[in-house]
Amino acid sequence: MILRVWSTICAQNVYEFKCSGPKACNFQTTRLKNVSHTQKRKSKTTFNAYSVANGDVAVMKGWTGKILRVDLSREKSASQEFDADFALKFFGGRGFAAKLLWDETKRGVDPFSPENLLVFATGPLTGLPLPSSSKMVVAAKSPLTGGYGDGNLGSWAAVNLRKAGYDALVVTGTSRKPSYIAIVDGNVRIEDAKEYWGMGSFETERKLKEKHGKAVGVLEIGQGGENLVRYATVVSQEGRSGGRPGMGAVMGSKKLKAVVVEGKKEIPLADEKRLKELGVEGYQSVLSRSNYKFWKRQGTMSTVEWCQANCVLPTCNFRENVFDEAASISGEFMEKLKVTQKGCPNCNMTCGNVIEDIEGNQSELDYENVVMLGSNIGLGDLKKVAHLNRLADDYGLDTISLGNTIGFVMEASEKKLIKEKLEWGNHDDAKRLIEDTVRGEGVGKLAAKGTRAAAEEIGQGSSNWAMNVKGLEISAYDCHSAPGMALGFGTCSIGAHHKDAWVISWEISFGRESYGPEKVAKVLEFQRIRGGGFESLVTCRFPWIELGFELEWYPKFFEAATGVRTSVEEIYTLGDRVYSLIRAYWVREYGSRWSRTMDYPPPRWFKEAPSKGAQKGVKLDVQGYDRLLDEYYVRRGWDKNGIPRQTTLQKLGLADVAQTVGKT
Ligand code: PTT
Ligand code: SF4
Repeated sequence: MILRVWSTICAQNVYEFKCSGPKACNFQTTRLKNVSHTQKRKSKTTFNAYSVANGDVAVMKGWTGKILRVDLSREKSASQEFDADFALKFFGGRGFAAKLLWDETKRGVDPFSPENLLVFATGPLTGLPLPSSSKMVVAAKSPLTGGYGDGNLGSWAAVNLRKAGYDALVVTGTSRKPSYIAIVDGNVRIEDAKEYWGMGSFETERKLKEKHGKAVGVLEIGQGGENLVRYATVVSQEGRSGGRPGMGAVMGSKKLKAVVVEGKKEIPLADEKRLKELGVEGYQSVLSRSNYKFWKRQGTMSTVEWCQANCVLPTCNFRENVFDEAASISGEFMEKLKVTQKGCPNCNMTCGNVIEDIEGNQSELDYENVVMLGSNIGLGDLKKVAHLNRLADDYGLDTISLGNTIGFVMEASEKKLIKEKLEWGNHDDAKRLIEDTVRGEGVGKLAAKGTRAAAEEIGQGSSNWAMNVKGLEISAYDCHSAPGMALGFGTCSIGAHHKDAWVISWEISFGRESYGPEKVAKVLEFQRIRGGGFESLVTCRFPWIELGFELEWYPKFFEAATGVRTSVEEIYTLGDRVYSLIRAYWVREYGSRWSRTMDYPPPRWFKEAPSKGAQKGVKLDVQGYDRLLDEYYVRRGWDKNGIPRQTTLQKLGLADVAQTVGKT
């Protein structure tokens, strides 16, 4: 249904939509079906009370208001318009993706079936001339975890999607042959991708740009996605990679090699002049930060030294948390090898540090990549690590899950649980395993499934050191002696990722030993702003978390773009809504298999202490962790098993979800 004018009278929670008429659309959602030409609706919910700047009525701006739907099975596309209620409740990105997956995937859908949705969603700040604003969320039901999965990458494709007139692209169905979606010259076409199938991500993007011109944005998969490696990612611009829980594999299952987007339109803005002023001020403010210069030199890489100093550096499959060769994979060492710097569009913080690998090829390094393919597999040679990292980018494999899986296989080999011989720190062994993983050969067949499934297959207690939560491998922070960060991993919306609650830096300065409620409060605060706010406004969180760019900028950006006034507090509420919706999705998918143990970190952190460093002998305390979890559930309004209560869902404006999931 087309929304032309909307108004919000917050005091009574009355929403008025004036629509231009019913729309013929193949992709009906509940919302579309329910809206009539002019509809007044009383809402009893208490979700964010938005007020519209400059009066009660505003033309909807900031969003393009359209989702592009492509059904690969039927070879059809359609543009679907969404309404203000959807936009204001979910903003964009993760919020949109979670709602679409909830509404449109049937319980128990096979992630590799045509019925799974592959969502590429931007937000109201994406593509605008604002600091670090070229991000997009890619989401689907995950083949690695069986729950909600997403990732966030910066790309011209995100900017161009908005400038092509869409806030999101939703792909359903499965193509009969390899294909790619081309959104060019004002048309949407499904093109033959036979000549690109089997190519790595770098070559695919280069060839597609040769064909469609340099200005297009391209999202593609490598051979990892084609061959359904369960942690295959979507890649762009030779080094932007997103969708850790196998979004690239979902793309491969749909035989979709790439998406090519050209964008030439203006993004509709409520107050263009104000937005431009804020953009100039914002970029200047980023530049003026005291740690800006150091950030440009090292980006995330300085975290190696910090983690080593604080005994949280994953080493040999998280067995230890200090690495003897840390200095040779550190940020300082990287600076000596650095040849150039790369980054996402619209960003003046460009944080991708590029060095040459052992074969003389360029490889873009980040902290996570270097540690998971370095210390976590016992490898202390940065050029060799860079080589493995480049392979991961080209094949389109998530470096975090890959590094965990290599570490797991090396440990299984050491313990003689598998017949293959792989040694800690052996680059050739790691490289061979990566290639076997992509081809699905030998032990690579096991590795392609991730650590949870691999441990289930080889048994013999290996689940104790299969380092994942809900099937998603842990990112690069050891938590033997960091209970707050362990809770962040345990309760993260997609499985063990640091992206939502990276509390470890705060935790170590606050007091790592504590299992007190302040840890829960910090995890919640971060999940709300990082997991909800940044993922749904869809903008990079680095200006804020790394340089101290104040959160108060974002409501101002939002208002200039959309004309809708909001606040940091309301963005927190959005985060709560998105988190409870995603939790409901997990519970719906797992059914009777769901229990609070799904929110536990891996047993290794409780059972085996590291043998060296200042935190030698320290491990997590089970009772302490349970106390944290209880407190977390209470504060979230979830029951003792981590299932959202009906009252919580209703309060968050998710009454429809409460009917399916939710204990009173
Ligand atoms: C992200 C995860 C991370 S988090 C890293 S390094 W990091 C790894 N990067 C990989 C890579 O590179 N190649 C590869 N083949 N696999 C990789 N897996 C890992 O993926 C990324 C930056 C980074 S670098 C981080 S923290 C921040 N993440 C953000 C986020 O999640 N949300 C947000 N609003 N802003 C963010 N800003 C920062 O973006 P996933 P990118 Mg990535 C080469 O995708 O699935 O979210 O996992 O997108 O454009 O490369 O930027 O120390
Ligand atoms: Fe991309 Fe880094 Fe800039 Fe964020 S800070 S937008 S990850 S280049």
